[in-house]
Amino acid sequence: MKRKVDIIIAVLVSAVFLIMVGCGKKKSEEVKKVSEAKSEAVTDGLISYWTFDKDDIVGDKAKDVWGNQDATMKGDPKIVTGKVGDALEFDGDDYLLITDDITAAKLPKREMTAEVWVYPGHFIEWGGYIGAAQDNGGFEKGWILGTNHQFSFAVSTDGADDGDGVLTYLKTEVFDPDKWYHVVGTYDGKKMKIYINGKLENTSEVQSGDINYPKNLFFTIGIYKDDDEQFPHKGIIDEVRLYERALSEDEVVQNYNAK
Ligand SMILES: [Ca+2]
Ligand SMILES: [Ca+2]
Ligand SMILES: [Ca+2]
Repeated sequence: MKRKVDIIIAVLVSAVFLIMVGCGKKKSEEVKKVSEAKSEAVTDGLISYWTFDKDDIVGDKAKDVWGNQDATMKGDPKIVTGKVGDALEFDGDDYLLITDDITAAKLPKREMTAEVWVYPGHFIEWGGYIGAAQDNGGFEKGWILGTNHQFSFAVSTDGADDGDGVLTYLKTEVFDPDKWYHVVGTYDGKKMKIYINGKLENTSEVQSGDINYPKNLFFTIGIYKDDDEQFPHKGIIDEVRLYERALSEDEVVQNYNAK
């Protein structure tokens, strides 16, 4: 009897061990798959990542391959050859709506990084690559990475609040619009930075503290959109990432070099 019990215990222990090994293997395979297929970009603090690769476009959804914020395509953005795999080309009336419900949106609270690859085509006055903002007269809240006749990254925070919010539009020099650019805006709770192709272009310390969000907003890609304005992007956007922390300069360079 003792021997029989020993055998049963041995079998059970082996089974548990095999199940554990099996689960561990599955998990590491999943992680490996994400890191291999989706580049060597930084994942610490990553909230969402939209690749715009054709396998990640399902129906009218551009899949968030990291988080759970799939974006709904409005209009008819085209899948074209991108900087990394495929990208989406916007013809001037297309954009992606992630959500217009701020309570459902997963947004950075204090620190942040917004990152895109873009083939601008041109630089409009109020352009948005990715954003969640309202700028209506003196009411200026949220953040937006886009254009302001050149590349621009705008953030509104509690530290600079004048009662109904203040957005600082941090701009770069004017670049040739007919090239690909890696555009990154970071904010660490006290300093805004904008990088083009891994190089720091401008900084501001006007803003400080938590990001100052409005109660209602449009969390979008490929458009500057708020309650009283709508300026869709015309050009190509690829590899959009949003983080809940400010990437360091080395990390921005790492993402710039990620394939
Ligand atoms: Ca892509
Ligand atoms: Ca507005
Ligand atoms: Ca204001």
